[in-house]
Amino acid sequence: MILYYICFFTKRQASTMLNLILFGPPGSGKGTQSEKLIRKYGLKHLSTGDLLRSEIASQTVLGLEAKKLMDRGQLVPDEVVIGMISSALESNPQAKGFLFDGFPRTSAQAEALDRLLELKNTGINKMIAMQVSEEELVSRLLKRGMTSGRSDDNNEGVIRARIAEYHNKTAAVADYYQKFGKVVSVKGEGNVDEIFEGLCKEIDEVLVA
Ligand code: B4P
Repeated sequence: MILYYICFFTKRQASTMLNLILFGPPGSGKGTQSEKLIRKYGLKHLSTGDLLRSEIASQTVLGLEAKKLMDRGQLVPDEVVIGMISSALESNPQAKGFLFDGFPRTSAQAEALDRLLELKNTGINKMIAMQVSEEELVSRLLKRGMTSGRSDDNNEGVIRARIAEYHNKTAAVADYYQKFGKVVSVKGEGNVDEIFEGLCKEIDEVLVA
């Protein structure tokens, strides 16, 4: 009987989690908006880009291998990023929800994420796709490259390769979630605070549903 109540309570707690994917091409403002969203909604921010850059900074074997691909504008292998997300989910059992930023970036990653969340009796509530034109993306990333020290931001050829990877491998991830009616689009150009308001409107709809 006690076990029944523990299972029931854990399941109920998990089903009240808020799990969101902030989606969009490189430079669409995912990192920028994530900082504001996690403060407002108290979510745990999981950015695979940040996790990979932290591995690079620590000069781990994983980081050194990932850097070679990132410097060419290519995606890191699925098993590497899925492993990182799996550990991050395990390390945050008390989180009231997760904001996934830059993940999933392939259909295989999306399927793996669904399986990992199912193990926690939860799932993705919504994917919010940020819409930004290609020329605006290139201009933002080149501008960031002047100060960020990120080697994938200071070369237009690499930036365009990242955008091509997005079209070839990542855009299809939206189709995956579209099948479940979970995708909404938000304008990602203009003032940061106005874009934030558009995102909050979509998230608040999940909370009242
Ligand atoms: P990420 O770290 O995810 O980097 P990103 O796509 O460039 O987006 P980011 O979030 O940093 O930029 P933002 O749009 O906020 O990935 C880097 C690399 O890691 C990938 O290329 C890949 O190699 C690897 N990787 C990561 N995840 C992976 C995965 N799941 N699978 C495989 N490989 C993976 O902002 C960009 C700039 O725009 C900023 O300077 C910002 O100030 C500016 N900006 C934001 N909003 C603006 C606005 N409204 N107006 C004007 N400028 C704005």
